[in-house]
Amino acid sequence: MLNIADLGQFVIDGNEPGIIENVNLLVEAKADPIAIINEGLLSGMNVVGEKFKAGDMFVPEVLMAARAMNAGMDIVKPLIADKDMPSLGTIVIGTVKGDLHDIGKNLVVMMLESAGFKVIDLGIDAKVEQFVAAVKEHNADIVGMSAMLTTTMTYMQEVIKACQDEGLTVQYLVGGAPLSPAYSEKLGAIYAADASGAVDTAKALTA
Ligand code: B1M
Repeated sequence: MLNIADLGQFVIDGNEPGIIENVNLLVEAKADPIAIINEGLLSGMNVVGEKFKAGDMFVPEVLMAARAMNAGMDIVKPLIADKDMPSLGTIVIGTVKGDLHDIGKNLVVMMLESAGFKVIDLGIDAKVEQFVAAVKEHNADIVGMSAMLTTTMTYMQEVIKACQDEGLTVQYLVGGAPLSPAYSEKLGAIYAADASGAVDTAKALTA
């Protein structure tokens, strides 16, 4: 029988069948589901985040790791009451209106979820009304916006203005290839260059 801590390596290796088999064995052996998440799945994903940041892992490997981790999560999540799920905060995220690029945003979502955030993913082509409604419904701490086109990144300003007009007290996290720290600062948002940076920034914003 595998130790919970050994699950991390299966995540790092992106070994989805290995995760499914061993998480099921641990569950049958009555291991604590929260420990499976924190000490097994998430600790493996934390290593992935560090390796990605250091350039020792690349996007396809990170996606495989995240898929393996999610397969484990799918097994243990139903065993845990919502209130017991660790959560660092709630983030409403989307690729903004007019923009259909979602590979990078999905990576950011997976890394945020792996880190322990509750993420409400609005998908692509996300409009002001969707952001505002989701922030209200989920009492979000952060609005995350992704844009890959110079023509769509300007829409972020409209989302921020609408949230401010509604009196919503949220922080803004933005990213995507055409953005820069300077542009993001002008928006009143914090810029993250990649998925690991998004996690670090989100943690700092909710600390
Ligand atoms: Co398009 N595309 N594309 N495209 N596409 C780019 C972005 C482009 C730079 C290509 C080029 O011309 N060299 C260019 C934009 C030019 C510009 O505006 N400056 C472009 C264009 C022009 C277009 C179309 C207009 C092409 C056309 O139809 N004439 C069209 C637009 C469609 C639309 O959105 N309305 C279009 C369409 C597409 C596809 C549908 C074919 C496909 C998208 C598929 C999909 O996403 N499901 C596509 C792709 C794949 C690309 C490139 C090749 C790759 C983007 C990508 O996925 N990168 C891209 C060129 C390039 O970037 N090399 C290009 C990998 C991904 C992991 O990185 O998305 O940067 P990235 O995400 C990173 C960071 O940016 C950051 O973290 C991520 C992970 O590390 N990040 C965040 C992202 N969001 C974040 C949010 C955060 C924090 C960090 O906080 C919330």
